[in-house]
Amino acid sequence: MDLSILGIPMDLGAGRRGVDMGPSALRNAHLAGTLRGLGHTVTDLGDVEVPLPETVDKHAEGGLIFLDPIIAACRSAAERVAALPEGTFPVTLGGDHSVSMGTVTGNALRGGSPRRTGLIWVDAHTDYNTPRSSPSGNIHGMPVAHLTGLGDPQLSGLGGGWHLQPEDIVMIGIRSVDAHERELLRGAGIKAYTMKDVDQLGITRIMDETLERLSGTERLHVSFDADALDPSVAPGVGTPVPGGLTYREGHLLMELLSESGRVTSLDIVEVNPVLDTRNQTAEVMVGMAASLLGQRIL
Ligand code: HAR
Ligand code: MN
Ligand code: MN
Ligand code: MN
Repeated sequence: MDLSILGIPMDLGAGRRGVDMGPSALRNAHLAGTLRGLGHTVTDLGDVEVPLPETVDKHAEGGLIFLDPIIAACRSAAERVAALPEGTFPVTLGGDHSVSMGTVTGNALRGGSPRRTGLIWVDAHTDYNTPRSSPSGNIHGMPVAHLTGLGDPQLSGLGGGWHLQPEDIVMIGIRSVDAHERELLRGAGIKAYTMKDVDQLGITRIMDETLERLSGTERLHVSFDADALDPSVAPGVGTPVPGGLTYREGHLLMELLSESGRVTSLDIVEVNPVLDTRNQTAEVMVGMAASLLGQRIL
């Protein structure tokens, strides 16, 4: 396959500094070389330009911290991704999870007109806050709500009127949801597998159900937040939550998606090298990408 790597070194949406270094850490963990070793043609497109928090105004418009520069960065990311040839598989590197408003939009619009796109959101968090429900004002807790058309009109308008359908979204690994966010999710039509579901059903059954549920979508995007993994596996994240996916559960999830042959794009987000130990989290996430892109044990 032709793979294109694009970094979005942004930490404006997170409460803690450092995820802007995620793209560097992932490159340093041999992302491109690992994927080439699997037989892919890999082009690194470099990074989208994102301002440093120290150079922009932090004032929160309507409870949204760093709104204007985040809109600009997400718009750039969406344009870069949307301009890629249809046969290309984009691997986009965060950055905090607000980058996915840009990457998912760009992937859905690639090829000129919007395609029905499924979203697999692997995360400890549902990231379904709106500006009103958010307890923090941090935009990385809000990307899914905006992708479905809720919240701030500029952020939800990145796709020029295109939105994800809630029934085309599946979340896996969930174990931290805010009170008002939970109320919004109830009845939204999004399928969310919590860690309790992972414990009870196992990853195999969850991935069977997920692929069945998303069988009508033309494109399938995986957005993998490193904090979905247990903090013992992925310590370099800004908002660690105990009780996450094991190393093998993460790999099995990606291996089963790989076998399905249905995934068309991937985000790796929320890797924070400042909080990491010897780049362990970036290395683990490169391994997850490799499992999605064809690496097999035998
Ligand atoms: N729910 C919290 C908030 O909205 C924190 C969620 C954001 N953390 C992430 N995203 N890493 O998945 O502020
Ligand atoms: Mn997230
Ligand atoms: Mn998260
Ligand atoms: Mn809209």
